[in-house]
Amino acid sequence: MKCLRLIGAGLLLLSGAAAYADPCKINIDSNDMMQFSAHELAVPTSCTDVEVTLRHAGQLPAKVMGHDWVLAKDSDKSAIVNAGMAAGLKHNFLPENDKRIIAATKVVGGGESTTVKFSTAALLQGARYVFFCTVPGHSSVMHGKFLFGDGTRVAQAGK
Ligand SMILES: [Cu+2]
Repeated sequence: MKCLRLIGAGLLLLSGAAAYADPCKINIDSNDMMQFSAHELAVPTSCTDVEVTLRHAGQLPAKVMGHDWVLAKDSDKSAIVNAGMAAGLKHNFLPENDKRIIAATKVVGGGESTTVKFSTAALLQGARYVFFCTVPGHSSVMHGKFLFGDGTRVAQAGK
C-alpha cells in the first residue's frame, strides 16, 4: 500500500510539471540588436492550438526597432516580407488578408509583448515552416525554423 501511495504522489508531481511547461505555448524574445532569442522552435503534433508570445526585451520604440513574429511556409517568406514592406508600420508590416500567413503578431517595441494563438489544423508534419520578422531589413537576420511534430528528432540530431 505504501508503495502505491508513493507512485500516486510521483504521478501527481509529473502531471504538475507537464502542466507548467506546456509544449503548445512558446515564448520568444527579441531585442534592440535585431535578434530573436531562438533560431528553431518546435511543437508536438498533439497541439491543436499553439500560442506564441513575443517579448521585446529592448528599449527602443516600435518605430525604430519594432519586431513581429510571423509564421509561413519557407517558400512564401520573401513574398510576404516584400508585401509587408509596402503595407507599412500602421499595418504591422503585414499584407492584409494574406492566406500565406499562417500566424502573425503585431509589431512591438521595447518593453512590450504580444501573443498570437493559432490552430495547427492546416500544418503538415514534415513541411518546412519558417518564422521571421517582417519589419523592413530584419528578416535576413531575424528568422528561424518552425518544426511541427519532429522536434525530438531534430534535438537528438543536433547532439
Ligand atoms: Cu524585427
